[in-house]
Amino acid sequence: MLKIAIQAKGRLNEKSVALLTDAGISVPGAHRSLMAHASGFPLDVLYLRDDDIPQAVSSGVADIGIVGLNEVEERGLPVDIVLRLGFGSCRISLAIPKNVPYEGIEWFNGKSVATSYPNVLRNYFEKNGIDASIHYIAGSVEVAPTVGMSDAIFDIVSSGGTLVQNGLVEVEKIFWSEAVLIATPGLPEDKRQELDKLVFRFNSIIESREMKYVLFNIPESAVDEAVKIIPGMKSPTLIPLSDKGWYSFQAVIAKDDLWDKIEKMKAIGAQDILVLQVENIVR
Ligand code: PRT
Ligand code: ZN
Repeated sequence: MLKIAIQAKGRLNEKSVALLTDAGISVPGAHRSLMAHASGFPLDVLYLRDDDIPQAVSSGVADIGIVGLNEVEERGLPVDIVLRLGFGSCRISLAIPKNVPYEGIEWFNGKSVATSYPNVLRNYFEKNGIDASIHYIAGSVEVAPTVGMSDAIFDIVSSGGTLVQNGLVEVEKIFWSEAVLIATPGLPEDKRQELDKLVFRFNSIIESREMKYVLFNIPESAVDEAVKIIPGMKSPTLIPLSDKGWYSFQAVIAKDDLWDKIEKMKAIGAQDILVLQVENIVR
């Protein structure tokens, strides 16, 4: 049976549990114990701190895990990155006090930088020929310059609000991250097959989260134009209305295109537009 490690609590816990739930696998969301049995799929769930997930998976304590790519990169342990999961997006960036002039990466020569990601930062500085000192801090990295612990920080940025609150400005974006599904390299065949089934379900959910289903009524004269604007998966579904000369037009479209396409449809005469959530796409 596969064993998956997920974050016990924190930013990735809820979304990891939601992904499993959407895949028809129910797991206790709150970690009352270290390990739990899932139902709906042969799976044991191990609740860990995110920092410990790469090692648990690399060593085979867990077969697979859901963790930020930033943690995988920082640990540098051998694991297979199986799938990008489309949540927990962030970047790790260098930031400095906002009133300090900055003209480029050379600014960091001779400076001290506080971070929870010393390995990622060391690699970056080495690649760019920068000689700076790196101070490891486990948490609250953003206060380090204010309290005089460092000249700059290298930390996770998402909206950028935390930097602004602490009078810092992001000067170099170094590493882009999101939650990923990782696996122990060289899983035995039976576990590999179980993993393939899980990946099939996850892929269907990840894809469907990017899509919407639209339905609207459109005059027959505008149908050809509408098909050009929204081609659907194979092609849109057209159902004649009892009102002659009108069709119900139905198709899947990418979430990012939704409003642009709706405006175009309205412009060619679409009416009564409905937008629905897509739960799964199985191709
Ligand atoms: O207890 P445990 O060790 O498991 O958790 P943790 O406290 O180490 O990690 P947690 O739960 O904070 O984050 C887990 C993972 O979420 C990270 O490893 C990232 O992959 C991902 N992630 C996504 C983030 C953020 N967005 C994020 N914004 N992790 C942290 N932050 C923090 C950041 O450190 C900074 O303090 O949020 C602040 C910045 O956010 P903005 O929006 O103000 O820019
Ligand atoms: Zn952590």
